[in-house]
Amino acid sequence: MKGGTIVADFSVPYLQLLDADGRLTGPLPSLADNPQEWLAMYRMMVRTRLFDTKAVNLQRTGKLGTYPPCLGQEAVHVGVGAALLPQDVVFPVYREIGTKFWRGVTLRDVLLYWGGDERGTHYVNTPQDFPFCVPIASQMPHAAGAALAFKLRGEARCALGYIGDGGTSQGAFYEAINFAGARGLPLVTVVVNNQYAISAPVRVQTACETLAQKGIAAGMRCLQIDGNDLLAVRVAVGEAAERARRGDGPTLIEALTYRLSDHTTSDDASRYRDAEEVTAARAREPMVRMRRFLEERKLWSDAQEAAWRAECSAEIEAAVQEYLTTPRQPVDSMFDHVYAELPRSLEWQREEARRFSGRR
Ligand SMILES: Cc1ncc(C[n+]2csc(CCOP(=O)(O)OP(=O)(O)O)c2C)c(N)n1
Repeated sequence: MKGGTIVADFSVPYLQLLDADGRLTGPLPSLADNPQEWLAMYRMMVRTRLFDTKAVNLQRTGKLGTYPPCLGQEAVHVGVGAALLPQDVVFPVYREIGTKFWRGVTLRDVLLYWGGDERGTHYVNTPQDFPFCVPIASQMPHAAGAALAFKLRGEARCALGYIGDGGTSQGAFYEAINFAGARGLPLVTVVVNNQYAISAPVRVQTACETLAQKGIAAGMRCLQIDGNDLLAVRVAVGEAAERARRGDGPTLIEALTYRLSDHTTSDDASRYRDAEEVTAARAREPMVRMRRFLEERKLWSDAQEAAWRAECSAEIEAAVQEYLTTPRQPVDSMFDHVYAELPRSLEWQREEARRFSGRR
């Protein structure tokens, strides 16, 4: 543009601390310089992956409903968990079991939920956290609303809203981040860019070079990180949460990762992506690099890995038994808590449902 001047200039920083081979790319910020926490986070990634594999197998054998695996995305989920404090509130999408487990949600709760039993959302340890959210992006206005409440009450807490790459095309997402930016709310938004929204790759989803830059339009701090790097997640989310709690406003973090699994158990990803692409992505997955990092520091060994896997497998088997032997809810329960007074049309449906359930 001739004669014009630049009125504003923006950039999007990128953070990676641990490369795909498990080598540090530079000095480790104090927020992530904690060997006890490295071990706890790594163990949680292993536990999460073993549970995830089991959940897929349960669905395949008809013992669980449709399930959205998190294979390859464990670093984002566990890193977020470790970065938050108990008083913060998490608004997840549907894959983030690593965060839920870190915050004390039980394996049985998650199985109940995906088995179609809403009692799996009654979290004993973190009752303030929201349940999984399947309607895309609808959790984001809720997260912004909670952040507004914290600000109005003067509470040192943050709301953390998860969103997928596809979800960032939804109006609810833009409304939520705009509101959080305008009001300076304690909202941390984590965009999990796993490269696909079911079969739609990011390149057909947006013309933006990064998803992080969507935060610029909302007037908030934003950055992109290597979401397969547990330490980068821990640092980026930890800093964003601390800023939010002390009143320094919202942050949007785009975590680059890759969904190594199908979208859900009712999807077949081989129909829309190449095997070579998946193989290349597997080489950058999050657990191998963290294990190397720990082994090089003599903090982890094959024997410890085997013992921990055995322990997790036993715990998972016990949770599966608990889930499978949980008495079913009465059919009436699906009509409870929807209306204070049930409309006539639903009363009829309830009668019908009772008749059918009596026949089974
Ligand atoms: C409002 C709404 N529209 C459509 C769907 C169907 N749907 C389920 S998952 C999904 C893709 C979401 O992709 P993304 O946000 O990238 O998250 P990912 O599943 O990759 O983690 C869609 C369109 C839905 N659940 N809700």
